Amino acid sequence: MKITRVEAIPFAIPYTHPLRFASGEQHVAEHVLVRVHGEDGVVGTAEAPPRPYTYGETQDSVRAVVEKVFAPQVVGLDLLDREQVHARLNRTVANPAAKAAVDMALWDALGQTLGRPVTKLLGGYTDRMRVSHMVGFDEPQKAVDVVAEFMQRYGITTYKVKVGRRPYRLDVAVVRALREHFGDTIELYVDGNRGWTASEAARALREMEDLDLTLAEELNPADDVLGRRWLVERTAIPFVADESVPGPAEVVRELLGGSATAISIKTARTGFTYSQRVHFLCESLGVENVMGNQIDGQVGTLCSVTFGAAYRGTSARAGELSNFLDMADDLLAEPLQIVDGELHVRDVPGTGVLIDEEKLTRYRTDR
Ligand code: MUC
Ligand code: MG
Repeated sequence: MKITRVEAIPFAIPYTHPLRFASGEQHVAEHVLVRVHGEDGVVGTAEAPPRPYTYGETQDSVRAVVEKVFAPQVVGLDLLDREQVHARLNRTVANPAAKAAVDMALWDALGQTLGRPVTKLLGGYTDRMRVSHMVGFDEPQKAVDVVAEFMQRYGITTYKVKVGRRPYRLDVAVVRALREHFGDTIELYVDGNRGWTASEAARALREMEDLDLTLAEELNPADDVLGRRWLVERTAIPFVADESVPGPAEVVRELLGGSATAISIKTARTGFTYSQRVHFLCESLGVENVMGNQIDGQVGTLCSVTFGAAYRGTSARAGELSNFLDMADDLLAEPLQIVDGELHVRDVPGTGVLIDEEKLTRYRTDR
């Protein structure tokens, strides 16, 4: 059960078209595959998607901190020494995606060692989640075309629309076009990635009042403390904190400060261990969660559904589990399938991440 080695393998897979949003854009998935090796040949695997514009991590920084700092700290510990593992990882501040990937690879190794699915070890509530697809910046008609295609091919009926452009009416027009075209056959919500001011966001929300939005996420920066509280106070729908809550302490701060009324959980950011803490905290406070997407590949998405399906509170809403569909290829030996708008967990020991080694050889960038 001892950890014998930790690897960090950089890889790059292009997107078929770039995903654009207020804080950045994604053309190539330059992620890091983290592998935790245990005694008896067990290998746990997870994916770190660095997002420099949000958390300051890069592919190189994730690789360096995992190999040079975290690996020496955890090699030799038992897979069950989880509090000790986190005490050591937390000697380094920040680096959320790097820490999350180490954490999830450890859970995968633990599940394989115990012969049980990680989703059951976590909570075992259900075996699937409804899927929400994230629609990037686009013209109204193009957004309508994307949604029509994803409804038809995958049966997805929940969509998160990226907003936060200037003038804000560009985005209002997209959301209105979607509602007018699809009527009440789809659920719609918006994510501003801090792109608007509080007053722009308030005006945009007022103009979208008749569009039945179910959530509004990070419309303006949480660092504009009073502006954010002012906006949240005036917003009738749950206001989701995402990048402003990288961990449990920020969740408490933002909720108690009145800067959010719902919380996005991203396993790419808080792994399984800290996602669990965030979820339990929210459950105790009576605050809703949505499973978010750090524009994960298939490995990360499988981890996300593994966690989301484990609890009633995280599987109640559709989870953002589909943007890997915008990638030209991926690493899983058995690709994920979204059918009738749902994604299933894998009923195998661990998380079920099994890598196609030929593809990893093709896409890794360290050789
Ligand atoms: C989101 O919900 O904000 C964009 C960047 C990132 O880290 O996550 C995405 C989606
Ligand atoms: Mg977000």
